[in-house]
Amino acid sequence: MNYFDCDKIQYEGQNSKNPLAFKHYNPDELIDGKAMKDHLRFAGAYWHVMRNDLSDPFGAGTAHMPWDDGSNSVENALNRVDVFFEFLEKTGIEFYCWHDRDIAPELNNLKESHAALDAVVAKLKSKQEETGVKLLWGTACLFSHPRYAHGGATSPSADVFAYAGAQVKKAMEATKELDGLGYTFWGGREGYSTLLNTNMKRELDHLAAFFHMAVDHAKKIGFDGPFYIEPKPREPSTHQYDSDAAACLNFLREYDLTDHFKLNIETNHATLAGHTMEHELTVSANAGMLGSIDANRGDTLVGWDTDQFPTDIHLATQVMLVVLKMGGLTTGGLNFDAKRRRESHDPIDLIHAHIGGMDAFARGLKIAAAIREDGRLANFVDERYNSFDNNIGARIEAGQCSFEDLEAHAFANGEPTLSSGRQEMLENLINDFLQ
Ligand code: XLS
Ligand code: NI
Ligand code: NI
Repeated sequence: MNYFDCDKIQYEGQNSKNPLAFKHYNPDELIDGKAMKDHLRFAGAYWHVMRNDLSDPFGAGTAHMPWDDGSNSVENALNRVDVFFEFLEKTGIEFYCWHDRDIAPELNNLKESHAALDAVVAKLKSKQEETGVKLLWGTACLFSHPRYAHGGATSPSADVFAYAGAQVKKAMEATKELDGLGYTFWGGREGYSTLLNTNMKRELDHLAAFFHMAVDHAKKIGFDGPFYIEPKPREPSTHQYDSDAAACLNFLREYDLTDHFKLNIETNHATLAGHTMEHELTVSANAGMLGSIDANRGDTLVGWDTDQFPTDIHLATQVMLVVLKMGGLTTGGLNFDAKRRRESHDPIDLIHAHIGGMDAFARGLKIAAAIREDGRLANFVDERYNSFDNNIGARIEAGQCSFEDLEAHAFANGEPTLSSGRQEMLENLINDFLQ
């Protein structure tokens, strides 16, 4: 099959002028003793690569998809699998992610939809075996169909809640069948638009009950990968229950779910929440809960989830600094939850787009490793806190101080002297590595 007009993309090095080559991503090159591909664990998003026709709220899709007959048939879905694997083979991407409804059609009733999913999963399984590609995570789409207008697990209708549970049960089983490494919950409709009609407490209790059922079902079917929650503050709901990493962690702790869940952090969702990506990653990593990453970027001029390809080297460096610091991704990876602009309508644009994201992250990885090796940044931060290394500071950290002790110290010590935070110097230091 040859829908993408290129051979397998090769690493040609920085001086190459070939747009269909990697300039930095050299899969087997060792960085800190580990192959680049094992640090980065890139994944292709089935929904963007195969199903995103590049429509927007103002106009129809523009993408050329010569393989797609436009029907909602199982046959069309099976054909797409071959095209997707051609794409993975050519880009050298070794993981992928899906929603149940991306890979297989929703048909007249749940039983038929389940059967359609089974048919496509069987084909995906044989393609995985043939190529060695792995499923990074699966998920159920609980947001597109009109039945989920009020939410899935937070719908005021118990019938919808049950339907959502049946769909997730099946999607988990499909993930298990494909040896998926994780399973994601993004709560697209799990939120509300007005409190006038919403019992927030009841909805959150229901969401927790839903997740506990997922945990129980995972045990039943022997699925041992983590569940991920993917925070996003708004769009489509006005108020999303999973609005940012801190809100998700609080929810998981409140409902005793932290043993089974981690977070999947997406760049554009972080910025929509009014945070930087590195903030969201650090909040998650500090809690030991950073599981996986949806790699994309937003547009500083546009206030919604533009899901652009992550070509910003500074941003990729910040991401990889956090990932390296926490010792690397284990079950997770860097999933390109990113779409082309609607003007980029050719199949080959999918290849260009992923080359750009992969090269940017390869550079981010190399730069982050160099910054860590250099040590000045980490040393600066360590020294900034060195008053906590001994004396009163060490006793505070050891939980040995009372307010009386602090008062005695403050009386004896007088007015504290402060050191500069040197933000500009540190920004310059990072820039020195970004050549
Ligand atoms: C949407 C989300 C979605 C999840 C999977 O904004 O990013 O694509 O990653 O449901
Ligand atoms: Ni995402
Ligand atoms: Ni998104």
